[in-house]
Amino acid sequence: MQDEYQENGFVLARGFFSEAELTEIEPVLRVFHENWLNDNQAFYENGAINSAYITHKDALTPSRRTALLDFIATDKLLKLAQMLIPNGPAFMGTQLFFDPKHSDRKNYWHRDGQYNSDDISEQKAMLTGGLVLHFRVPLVDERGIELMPRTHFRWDTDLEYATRTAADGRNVFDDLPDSKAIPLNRGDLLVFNANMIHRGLYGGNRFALDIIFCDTDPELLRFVQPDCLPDMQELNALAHPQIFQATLQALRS
Ligand SMILES: O=C(O)CCC(=O)C(=O)O
Repeated sequence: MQDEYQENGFVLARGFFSEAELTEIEPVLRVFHENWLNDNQAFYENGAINSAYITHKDALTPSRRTALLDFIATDKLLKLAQMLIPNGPAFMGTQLFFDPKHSDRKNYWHRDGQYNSDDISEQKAMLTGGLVLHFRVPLVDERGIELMPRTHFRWDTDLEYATRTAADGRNVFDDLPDSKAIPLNRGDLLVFNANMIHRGLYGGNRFALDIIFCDTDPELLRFVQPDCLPDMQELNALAHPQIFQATLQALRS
């Protein structure tokens, strides 16, 4: 798995989660999403395809929050994260991905890091900087995500750069050669580097939880919302609290 990740920038584990594990968290995510839709109608109308801060203490009842924290802090996720993130892993956050309200809404190629800086030299530096990985947990069978393999360590071709920046007559949603579309099924886990070039594939009423883990690097973790982390009591109740402890320690440093 480690070699596969190093080579391509992503790794797919089919059937990683049991039905019992998913049954614990799906109702939690559905309730969160209903509330989010009520509170963000204009944003949803205008094309939103994701929400965030699912573990925020004001977003869930204590028992629902515990169910989600337990899911994140399982032994098997921790072991995989430890294998793939040697300088971590620390918990960075959560997101939920769903379809846009209007089905004609186009997707967009991007590297997550491009939203932190427009500067090309800074974007290039991110290829060798702190590691951030999405752990995608689809709750329904869906079209998945399309990735440009190996772009976690190589810079864009001219065509890729023009596409993700909508330059030279290209649109952000135009197809790119040599991409890899990865349809996902309930139970699968897809891990991919946040900084590789990727786009979501909408449709099928997708509903996927992304858990984001990263290097234990205070620079990467400075935007973590403390209210999204477990408090002492919640931390002590977790079977494997390390991933949250790493974040808390980095925030204190
Ligand atoms: O699934 C999507 O819509 C895109 C995913 C994405 O952009 C991300 O996880 O950073």
